[in-house]
Amino acid sequence: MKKLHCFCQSGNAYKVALAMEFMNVPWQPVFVDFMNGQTRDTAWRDGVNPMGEVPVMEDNGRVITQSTVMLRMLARETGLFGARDGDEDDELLRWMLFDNHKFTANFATYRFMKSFGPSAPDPAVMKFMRSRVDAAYGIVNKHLSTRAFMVGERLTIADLSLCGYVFYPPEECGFDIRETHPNIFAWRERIRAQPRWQDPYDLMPGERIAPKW
Ligand SMILES: N[C@@H](CCC(=O)N[C@@H](CS)C(=O)NCC(=O)O)C(=O)O
Repeated sequence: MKKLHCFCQSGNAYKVALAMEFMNVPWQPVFVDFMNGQTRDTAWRDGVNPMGEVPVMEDNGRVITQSTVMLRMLARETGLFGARDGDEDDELLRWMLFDNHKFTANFATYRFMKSFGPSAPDPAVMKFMRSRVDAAYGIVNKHLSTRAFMVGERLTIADLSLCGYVFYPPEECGFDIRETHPNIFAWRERIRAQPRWQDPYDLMPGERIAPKW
């Protein structure tokens, strides 16, 4: 059975956990104590992921990192939520790259600094990060103004990648997308309506932590 190294605050792990639920792929969580520094430990990096990141998947003796690689692999294995041809494959990858370097990356950093960082965040840094989130979210919000899902009018791994952080509560994220990005909010509700949807805090292990700042 596939194992996913994860923790409940990790939207990057949630992308893969949710995909496995939607695809009906059996999996087991392996809790990573990220909030207490486990991924910065040399032993963890040497033994699990030299990139120092969660999620990590173990599958038949293989160790796979990067949620995009896992999502593409799962789509290939199950024949679900993946590309129907080469052009669509390029289109899915294009949005997943945008997700990884802008949409998720800036939002996740903003949320971490706002709610879970070791000290109160610097307002100037937060202002800059907020402008980066707004820019990336604005692009996706506009894209979703004329379609129900990111690519090809059906749920795909591009949606599963981009949705990693949008289900976390506004008080934790510092953004209320219902107010600020209504098309993203409506898309999120379409994903939430899928039969096997689960909240990240129910799907993955770990303690819920109240926002610190
Ligand atoms: N592109 C990676 C991003 C993974 C990532 O940034 N994970 C966070 C936890 S949610 C992490 O491990 N961060 C550690 C760090 O940035 O050093 C993926 O999609 O798997």
